[in-house]
Amino acid sequence: MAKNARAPSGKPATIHDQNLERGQGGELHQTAGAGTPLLTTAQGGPVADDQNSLKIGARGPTLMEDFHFREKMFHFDHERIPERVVHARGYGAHGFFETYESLAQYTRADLFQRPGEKTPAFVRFSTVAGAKGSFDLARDVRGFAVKIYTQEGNWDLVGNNIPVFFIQDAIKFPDVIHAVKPEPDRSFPQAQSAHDNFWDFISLTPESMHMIMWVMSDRAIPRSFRFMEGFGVHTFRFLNARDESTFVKFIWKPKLGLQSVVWNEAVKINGADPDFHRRDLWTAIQSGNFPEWELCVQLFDQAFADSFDFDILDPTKLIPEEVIKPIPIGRLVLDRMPDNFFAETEQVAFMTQNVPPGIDFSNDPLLQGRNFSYLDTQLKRLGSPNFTHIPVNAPKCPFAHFQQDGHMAMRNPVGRTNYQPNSRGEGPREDPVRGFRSFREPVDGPKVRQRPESFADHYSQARQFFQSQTVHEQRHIAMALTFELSKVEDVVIRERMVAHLLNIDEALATTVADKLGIETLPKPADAAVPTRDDLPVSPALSIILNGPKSFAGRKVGVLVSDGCDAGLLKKLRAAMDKEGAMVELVAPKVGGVKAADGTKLPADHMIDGGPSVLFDAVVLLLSQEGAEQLVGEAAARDFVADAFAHCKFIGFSAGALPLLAKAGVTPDEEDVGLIDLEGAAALSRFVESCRQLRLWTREASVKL
Ligand code: HDE
Repeated sequence: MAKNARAPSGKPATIHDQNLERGQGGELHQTAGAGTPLLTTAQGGPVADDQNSLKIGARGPTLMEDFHFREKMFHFDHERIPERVVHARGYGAHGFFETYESLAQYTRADLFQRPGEKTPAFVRFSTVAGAKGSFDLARDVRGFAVKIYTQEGNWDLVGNNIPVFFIQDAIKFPDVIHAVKPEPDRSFPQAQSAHDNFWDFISLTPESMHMIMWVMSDRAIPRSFRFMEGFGVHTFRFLNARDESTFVKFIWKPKLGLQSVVWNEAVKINGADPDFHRRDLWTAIQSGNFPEWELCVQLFDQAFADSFDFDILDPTKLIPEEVIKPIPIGRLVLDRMPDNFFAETEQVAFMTQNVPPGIDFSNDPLLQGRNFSYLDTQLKRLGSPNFTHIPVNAPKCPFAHFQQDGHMAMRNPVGRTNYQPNSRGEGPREDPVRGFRSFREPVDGPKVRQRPESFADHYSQARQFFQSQTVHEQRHIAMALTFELSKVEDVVIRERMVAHLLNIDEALATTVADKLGIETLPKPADAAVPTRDDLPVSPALSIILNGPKSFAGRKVGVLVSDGCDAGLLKKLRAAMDKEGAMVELVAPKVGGVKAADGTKLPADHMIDGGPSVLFDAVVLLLSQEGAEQLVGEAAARDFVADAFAHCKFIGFSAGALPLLAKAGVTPDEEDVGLIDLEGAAALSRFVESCRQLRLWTREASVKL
């Protein structure tokens, strides 16, 4: 294949060393010179002029004969492929999976046999509802799709950051997705569930209530892909060399702990940086801070499955970690961004049916349906059954089969024999020992369209989830429900949702009803089976209780002005560096400021471009004069007021007091989140405080 002719990125050239020549109409022509390759057509023909199409006379009509123009435009016109029907917006990275110990006892999957073995992987994170160009901080489920290129074929664990799902049977998937996507007549709202169609469907689908608790929780507005859990959702099977089965649920646990943002912040991040999650992953990987997750498994046998409170085939239920402790079996590290977004992240094709020998499906009716959908969707999107020829989708182990031809066939077999069995001793053959075998589960019964009775409890785990949250998280769920339902125009739908909430938690239902202005509470929704109130709380379900131990991987925004204390900034940088956190400077001008000692400090953002919602904690490093100037700027006042309202830790120099005051923030003893950085131990107190991420006790007073 021709070498990519794109100029190598290196030192940015100046206008003077670009080989520029002026044409007759004043346009600039950039001609090939020493070290720059010749521009050609896709057929390899050298191009003389890429600035002007071929015309009759300089002012005349364009000629059909201009094959260069036509080829260039033809290719441009066909640059797009259909976006994913769900999970359209996503971002991927390469890395590896490393096995801790041999799992031979449970599975014969090759990647789990040898301790320390590393297997290449590609991961794509995504939102579900929004279009490809939508914003990152939508209130939505996040996709967490992992492709591991094992020695026995690709294993795709196509999961989400939430361990349960909206529906119990794949046949309802088109309905739930139609309902959440923009309404078909008006084509809005984009990337939002806050509209009538979604809540109409949900309020008529009691099985979705557990998922709704998760989607209304902070899980749906993660701070970063790096701080999310991932879940395989369904129950799968491990099969060992003797074909003995162990049920397994997969969970990815982020090394840096869990973290989310608050809704008011999410809304503002979407305006300030719609690519917030992309930029975060890109920056972390490019700066060598490789994000990492542990793969954990919950293992259980048929006896546990038979005795568990719920059906292990029901994807709207989870097994609490306190009931079956997840065991770490390996780690996933993301250490390389794709060279080209389209080639890799856009064209990567995940498929639930990609499992290596030793991993098998359960009869979860959602998983069974997915196994059909993912192959079908790839043909639509990638346009050819040869999508496995695309490098990101190709296995990295030896492979051989008799599939041939088709659109864009890139790998073409040679020789005469393209079938088997054959008598020439040519081509690959099957192997009953090494090959994939399904678990020999005996199945017998009438053909029916019927939901099992064991799937009928729709509220007990929803209640368990809600009750396992801290008070702050419970408040967020109530506010999210209120916000979403306030955007629903049909009052009947709002009331129908409150009727469901009454089965989950009465206080939650009455708070939401009150905030929506519903004066008379509806009757609780009819529950198919009585809701249980004996399920113990599960601390593993809370984000706040599972936060990080350090401030590593987080970012501090420092608002600086002329005359600020460069020495203090240096100490802050050193302390944050030691913690593994990043520091960015925000200044009135992006050119930077001059510190009191004359040092020039270049900024990362001008104040309008660097609002405090982009940071996990902020510092106001201002001279008195600098603060007095910033008092008049709305963006500077918002910087402080938002950081305070979003319960962030705020460090400040004495000079910053006028700006704090103007933003309505007065340091007092009660609020330990406002930290004067002048004292001897103040800086280390600030860093220690930041490890808590947010001062949630402030929340009640700021009324988020
Ligand atoms: Fe998907 N899903 N899904 N899904 N899903 C797709 O496949 C589907 C479900 C998930 O980054 C599609 O390649 C059905 C659960 C992720 O490329 C499509 C059902 C979970 C991604 C599809 C589900 C997921 C997809 C669209 C109900 C979590 C993005 C494009 C039975 C366990 C993968 C594509 C990526 C993508 C179908 C439910 C996760 C249409 C029919 C449950 C992370 O095939």
